[in-house]
Amino acid sequence: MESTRKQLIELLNKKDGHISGQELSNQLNISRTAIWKHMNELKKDGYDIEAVQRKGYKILSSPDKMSENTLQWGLDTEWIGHQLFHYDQVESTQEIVHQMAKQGKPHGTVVIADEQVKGKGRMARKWDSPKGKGIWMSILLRPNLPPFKAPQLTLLAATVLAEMISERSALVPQIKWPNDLLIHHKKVSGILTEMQAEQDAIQYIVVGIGMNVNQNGEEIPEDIRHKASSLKNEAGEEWNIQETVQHILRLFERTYDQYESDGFEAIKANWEKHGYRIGEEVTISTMKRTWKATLVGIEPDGALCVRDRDGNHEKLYSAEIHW
Ligand code: BT5
Repeated sequence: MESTRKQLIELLNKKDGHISGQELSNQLNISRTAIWKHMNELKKDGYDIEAVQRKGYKILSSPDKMSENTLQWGLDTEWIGHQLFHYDQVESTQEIVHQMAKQGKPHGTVVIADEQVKGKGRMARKWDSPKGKGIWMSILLRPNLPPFKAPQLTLLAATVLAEMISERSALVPQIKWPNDLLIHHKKVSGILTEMQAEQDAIQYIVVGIGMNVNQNGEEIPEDIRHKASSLKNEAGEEWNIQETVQHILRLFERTYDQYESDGFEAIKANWEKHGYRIGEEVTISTMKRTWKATLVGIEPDGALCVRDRDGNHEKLYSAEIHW
């Protein structure tokens, strides 16, 4: 967000009563006309601002609608979301971040949209992203990691989403390997990690997060209703999308910083704490075969560890699991 506007909101929020145009102009070192222009921009963003003669300005209410300003205000992160772009409608936030990555945008850049008309899942599957009902967001990362560790970032993102839900509600989120977040056995969120890499170095990674927040049951497409849900649907009440986004970004930054300094161990433990059907037997298919095995947990490198009926352990990097 433009820093003057951010400071302006901070000043307005600091004061219980009204704050005069003169005082704002002194503090921000800009003209009163400039203050007035900024106020109009804030109103366009949905801030309800009262202007009283001889007293000054006061924020009556902050907007529900997402915008770059409202998302960045109060975010207080070190590196995530300092460059944040909000759109009303896009094809897919992933594609925008790929373009931005190529233009040199920094680690931590975030793109978020109210609606995606070509939201995508893995392997060219579709991701339903209805207007104003969820979080459709992509984060640009420039990690200093060898490419084989990239899947760890999907698992990291999943633990962040699970933690966020646990901290904000009484819901019990579970993580279905590798990238689904379930509540009461239904998918409320999916993660799509895409990487641009050379042989031994990652150029950048785009972590796409799709989270169903405020859809009612009948707003979930009919063909996936049996297996998909939203936070509202499961918790029984509306969620504030902006606050939820900010919560995710803060937790993401904290978890990522910890991962950079201490490695994958804590993420692995946290993932397993939330892991769906860990310790249970499932049917697994790869290109070569189909067999029954017990889900043991996550390997130190992020692979899924399974044990067949003869007690043999195996590491899986990709497989289809018949839940
Ligand atoms: C995923 O794929 O779960 C990854 C989804 C990532 C979406 C985000 S939104 C922001 C960013 N921009 C994008 O364009 N994408 C990312 P996958 O595991 O392949 O799951 C896709 C399958 O989930 C579909 O085939 C449907 O069965 C189901 N599905 C589609 N939309 C859904 C929704 N909104 N909620 C739950 N399930 C859905």
